[in-house]
Amino acid sequence: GTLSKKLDYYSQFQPSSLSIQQYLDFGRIGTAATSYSFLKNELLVRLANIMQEFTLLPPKLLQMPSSKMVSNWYAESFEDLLQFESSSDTAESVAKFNDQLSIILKRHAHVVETMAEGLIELRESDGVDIASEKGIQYFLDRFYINRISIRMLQNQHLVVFGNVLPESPRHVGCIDPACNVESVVYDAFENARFLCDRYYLTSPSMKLEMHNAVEKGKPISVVAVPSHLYHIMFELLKNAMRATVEFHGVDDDLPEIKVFVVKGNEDLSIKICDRGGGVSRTILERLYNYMYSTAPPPPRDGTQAPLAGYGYGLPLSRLYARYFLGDLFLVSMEGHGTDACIYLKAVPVEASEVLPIYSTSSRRNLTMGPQVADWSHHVPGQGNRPAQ
Ligand code: W6P
Repeated sequence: GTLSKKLDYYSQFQPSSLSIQQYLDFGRIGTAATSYSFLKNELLVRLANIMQEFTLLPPKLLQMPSSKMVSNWYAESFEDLLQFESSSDTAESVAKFNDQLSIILKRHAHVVETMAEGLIELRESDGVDIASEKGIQYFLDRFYINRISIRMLQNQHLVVFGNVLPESPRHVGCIDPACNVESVVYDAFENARFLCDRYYLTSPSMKLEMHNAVEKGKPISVVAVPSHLYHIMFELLKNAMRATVEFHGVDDDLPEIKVFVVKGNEDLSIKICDRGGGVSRTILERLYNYMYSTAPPPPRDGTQAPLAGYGYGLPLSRLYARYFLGDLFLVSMEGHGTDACIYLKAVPVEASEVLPIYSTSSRRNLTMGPQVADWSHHVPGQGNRPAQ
């Protein structure tokens, strides 16, 4: 139908990656009309690119009711935006467009939980082979970073040119040009500690060291999306607290969580060190895995939810870091503790969006069957098999 023709058309274009600096400039000197003209096209391109990949998911997953719901939301939003394809940038179109964006933001509010239910349904129905699992991991990383980017574009437009209020007068949309890293870290720590105290009746303290290597002795501020940094810090601190309390027991003295923040010329680096006993490399790898992390659903019977259920917190935090060319790593020593390292670009022109592009290579990554091993090593329980 027309929808699939339009999808084919818009998925041929590569999404335009914007830097934090471009978001800032546009928020300061742009107009509602130019923002509207850019967005109505760019949103269709970003939606079409990810909707094409969606169709390459394992058929078993696509048949699950929750996956169908999510896919329908994307189709509805794509159609909603097609209305504006050839309309000019009058104040009336812009106003109608803004209302439409609010509707779309709301429609997609629970995409992450709904996709997670799809994975649970899939696992309960028959289990997943390794190849499908790899395809799902590859897809979800791209799907969620695409979602982060689309929500960023929409929010930015609505705060700057619509009637959504900014967090402070300093903010340009959801970007803080002088984000105080220390206060975001304390904020995340206080909220994580509140949950930890409520669940375990105890919590480790934090020792925070700040080092500004660029402007010596000055407080550290960066151009950043504070809500993204908060999300990452809250998640990592919850995990560090849980590991600390569970490893040492609620009656013992707890070793403090050490946090280092360093601003260099290129990177803002943050390291969170816990002495929570660490994890083996086998388990460490699983922490980023959507399929493994889709634990039995949290209790809905009024019993207390655990502090950190290793839900999607970690893989999503890594995507928030990577979105503007940062990254997140975990280094663990089993028997001792874990270091979580976050890197963010300190220079706003360098911090540009990382966006998935629909292409032959993404198609191959999603549809590739199981590969023959090209490294030999012993797999317990499988014995030695003749070469294929
Ligand atoms: C752990 C496991 C983990 C994940 C993320 C951050 C900190 C920690 N500590 O033991």
